[in-house]
Formats: sequence, structure tokens, C-alpha cells
Amino acid sequence: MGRAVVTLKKSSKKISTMSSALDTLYSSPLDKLVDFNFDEKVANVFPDMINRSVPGYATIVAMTGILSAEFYQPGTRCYDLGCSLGALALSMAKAIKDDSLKIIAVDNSQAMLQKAQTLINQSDPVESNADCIELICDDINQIDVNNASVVVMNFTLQFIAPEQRSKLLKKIYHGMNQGGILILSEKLNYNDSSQQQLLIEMHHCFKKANGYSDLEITQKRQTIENVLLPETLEKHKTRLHEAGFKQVEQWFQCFNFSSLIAIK
Ligand code: GEK
Repeated sequence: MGRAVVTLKKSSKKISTMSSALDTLYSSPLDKLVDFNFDEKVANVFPDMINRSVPGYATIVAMTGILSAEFYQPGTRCYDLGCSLGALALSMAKAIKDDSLKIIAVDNSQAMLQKAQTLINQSDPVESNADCIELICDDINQIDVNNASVVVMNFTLQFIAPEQRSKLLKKIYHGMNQGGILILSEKLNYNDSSQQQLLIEMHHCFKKANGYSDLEITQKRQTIENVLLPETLEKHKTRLHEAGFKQVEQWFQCFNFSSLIAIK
């Protein structure tokens, strides 16, 4: 099996710096706040950004390896949808012991995938088993999902237009084998306003404890609120059942960040 391939459907663009840096993107007052997007600047600081912003991120990455090894069925595929730098794909590749393992990792940000490819190339081929990862640059609404026993969407569905979410989950369900698992992690919303406010405050405490200033927290919130659209836990559970999943369980929550498993 060859090295992982980046199938870039759009024109390829070179990343100037590949090292993971400290996220200071919102540390100075910005004249104009534009909607958050996963460009080269974000890709360059992404590991720092997600670890300091998403409570429990490292735990979810590690547990995804454990769950995927448990639910993987030999001869099937694993998918990491909205893979960013491929952290979940790498966690699965390391945990699943099968020479015929194939992991399809999809993202529509070229900047993210260029950096993911570099990280894969830099990883130890024996220990990481990263050769089994195929990177695809595409919209997850457009790709086919086939013969899957493990599908991961780690904080990706929240960026998909709400009216497209059911269709996407139904497609995933139909592309999975019986007994397969979908691991879905999302930021949550609450219908009760005091609960919503409390959970948001706790999340902001977490970010401040990780070194983000009030200015950084406010500017990031203003740029992301039009593109990251969280929903309630109940909404996610209902939609997963409607897609056909027979068992849906919340296995993790830290503040307003949660992860669910859905079994076909
Ligand atoms: C991780 N899972 O490290 N098609 C493909 N990719 C998309 C789409 C789409 N329609 N919309 C957004 N993305 C990763 C973290 S980040 C979450 C996932 C966050 C991609 C987008 O380019 C980005 O890389 C990813 O989804 C969301 O666990 O930053 O909060």
C-alpha cells in the first residue's frame, strides 16, 4: 500500500508554514470581523486552537481509537468526515490492527488537508499505520459512503446547514454495515435560557483558563456564530433515530460539548 494520497478536486495551494503555532488569530482588535473559515491561517494554528477551545478534545480523540477498534469489521472502511488535520483518522489508524484497513478522511478545506498530509508523512509508518489513510478534498454532502463499519464526525455536523443534516445522516446510515458505529461529536445548545447561559459561561471559563483573553473569546464568537450552528442533544438523538440508527447513546459531555454513538 502506498503513502496516503490527497485527492484534491480543487486547485492545489501550497502552505507557507507547516509548524503548529499558538493561536493568536483574535488577540488584537480586528477592524472588520469576517465569518470564520478553515483557511491557511486557521490550519496553521489548528491543534492549539481546538485543544484550548474544545473541552475534552484529547479524550474524544483517544476514545475514538478505542471505540473504532471495537466496532471495526474486517474488510470494511472507516470514514473521518470533516477530518481537519486528520487527528481522528490517525487515532483510528493506530488503534485498528488490520493490514487491509482503509480510512477515508474527507474535508473541503485544502489548507487543512495539505497540513494533514504533511503530518501523515511525518508520522512513523509502523507505529502510526497512517499509510491506510486516504485524504479527499470534497464536500461531505457530495461524497459516497460505502461498506463502512466506523464513521466519525467530530465537530463537523455543526458546520453543515441544518436543513441538510438529515439527508447527510441518512446517507451515512445507508452506507454503513449492520452493527457499524457512527461517532458524532457536537457543541450543544439548550432550549432553557438559564441553562444555555450557564453552559456558555462555563465554556468561556475553560477558554480563559487556557489563556484566551476576553477580546479573543468575543471576536471568535462573533466570527463563528453564523457558521457554527449548534442544536440540542434531543434534536441530535431524534435525528439519528429518524435516520435509522437502532441505538443512540451519549457517551461523553464536558460543559456544552458532547459526543454520541449511534449503532446501526
Ligand atoms: C478534529 N474533526 O480534529 N465538507 C467537508 N468538510 C467540511 C464541511 C463540508 N461541507 N464543512 C466543514 N468542514 C476534526 C475537527 S473542525 C471543527 C473538525 C472545529 C470541515 C472544515 O473544513 C473543518 O476542517 C472541519 O469540518 C470542522 O476532530 O473546528 O470546531
